[in-house]
Amino acid sequence: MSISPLQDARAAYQPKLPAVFANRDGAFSTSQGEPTQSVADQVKIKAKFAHTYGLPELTFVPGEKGDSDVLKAGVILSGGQAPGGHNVIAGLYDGLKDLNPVSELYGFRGGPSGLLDNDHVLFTDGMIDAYRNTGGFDIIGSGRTKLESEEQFAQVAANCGELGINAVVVIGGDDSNTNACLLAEYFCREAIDIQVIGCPKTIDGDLKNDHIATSFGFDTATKVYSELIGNIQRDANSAKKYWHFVKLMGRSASHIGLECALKTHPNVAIISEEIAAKASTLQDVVTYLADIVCQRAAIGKNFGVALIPEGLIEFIPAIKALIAELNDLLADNAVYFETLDTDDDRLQFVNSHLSAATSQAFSSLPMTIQLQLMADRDPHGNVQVSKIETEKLLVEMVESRLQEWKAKGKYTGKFAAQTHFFGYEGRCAAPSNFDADYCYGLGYTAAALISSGVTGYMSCLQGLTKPAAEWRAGGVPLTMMMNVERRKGHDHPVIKKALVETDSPAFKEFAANRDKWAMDDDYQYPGPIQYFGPSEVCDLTTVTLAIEANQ
Ligand code: FBP
Repeated sequence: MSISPLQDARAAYQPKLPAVFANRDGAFSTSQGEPTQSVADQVKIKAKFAHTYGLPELTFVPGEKGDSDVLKAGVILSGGQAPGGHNVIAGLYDGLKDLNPVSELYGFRGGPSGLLDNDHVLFTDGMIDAYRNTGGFDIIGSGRTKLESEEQFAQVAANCGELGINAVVVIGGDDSNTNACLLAEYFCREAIDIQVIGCPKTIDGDLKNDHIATSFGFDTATKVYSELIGNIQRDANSAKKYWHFVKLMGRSASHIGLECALKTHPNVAIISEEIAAKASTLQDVVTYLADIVCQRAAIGKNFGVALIPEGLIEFIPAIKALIAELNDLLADNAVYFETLDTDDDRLQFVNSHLSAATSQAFSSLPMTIQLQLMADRDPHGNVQVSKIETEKLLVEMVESRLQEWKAKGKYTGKFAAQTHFFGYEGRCAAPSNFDADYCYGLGYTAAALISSGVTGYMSCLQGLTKPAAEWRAGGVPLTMMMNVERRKGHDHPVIKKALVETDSPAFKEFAANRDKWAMDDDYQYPGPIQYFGPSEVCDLTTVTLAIEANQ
């Protein structure tokens, strides 16, 4: 592997730990809170998780240094890449070794499937050192295999048993941590002595709640996207001839779009959750965009930048209903659907099975989008929204709206558009100082949870806008974050996805400024992530976290 000069210098960065772990001497104990409840659907969730429901929250506090047993843990990276995953593993490894130098950490390759296939590697100092403070998940790879059946759990138990592993750490998003909880529950029920600990990962920022302030990777990814958006804004403002429609990753929630808007002040940023709250139609969204294009043209500005969240179309009520019906239809007829050879056959099958209302929404979409909506689901049964070209759909629709207005004399400008999709550009970036520290701390805390003997918890750090030394480390019961949602046509207990709330302080800040940003070119150019230099530049958290901390 060749090493860039930055990577070489960055390898020496020592992530900061919360004070309770700073001496690395195992001198801590846990303080227990009250028994907890799930965020909703308590009866159903308690029934499903009889052994792991209601556990107390845990906080690490200074304590007596004790002799730790030899700990043997396994770790997987699950789902989409997010900056900082390697530091979670490094923090976990260091934490286990600090507690007992003979402890061992196994990495299972390729995500959850590695646990099933027993495809593992025993980490050494050299391997971990080579990946400290780097982006990506390539140390062991990731995958989206769903770990959910009893047969799979039994296989995991057998494989861990063979290696003598007594704890599994799942680094993943809401779905992967839901499955981590199912695994923890299974081990408890079957009296299998293996703990399960989760770590909150996803660039989407939608694994957050009253206890988990943010998922790791969100900070770095939004910094990368905001750098690119800032550069595009500067180009738009220099050439003054293009409208740039930028789709931003984030499967469902618009946290990434909101954070990037707060960092860069674009002319337009659509927030899916607001579209849903207002029950807007696709035509409403097009009118809103075309209106701003038209108003700017009237003052001689035939250029601008619009941010479009990846999940937008799922939040437009008519299309949401369509997708829900399509999900059920495709899940119920998966085998037959597989046998259909041509796009025409698939379209005909779908058209003949949709209800009248959803069929109308389906046929109002261009055929390219119809085909993208029918494409393979991910293993969790979700539409793969990153494959739907919403930015192109909107450009096409805005253009034809402007032509109508031109014919009526309402619009006299020129509309030339460029489209972009920023997603993969940010998922494997070298973690910012924040993510480097946060991830290392999450891993270290996971090791502390293992040594405390608990299971069914998510590693948690709080007080994140303060210096890392002041962060509080602890564990949040996974069942506490659950509610019941519909997946693949059935109700399932899952960790609740956090969407942007339109009464949140971050959204209100955006809403208070967006009209000004639409017309004035108040662009902000954040520039690239800085790893070396003044703390006020290098140690910035997200704007969202900063606003939430001040509320
Ligand atoms: P996770 O939820 O697994 O963290 O993945 C997030 C994400 O980056 C989404 O923003 C995006 O929709 C999706 O992964 C794309 O995944 P893939 O590259 O596997 O299609």
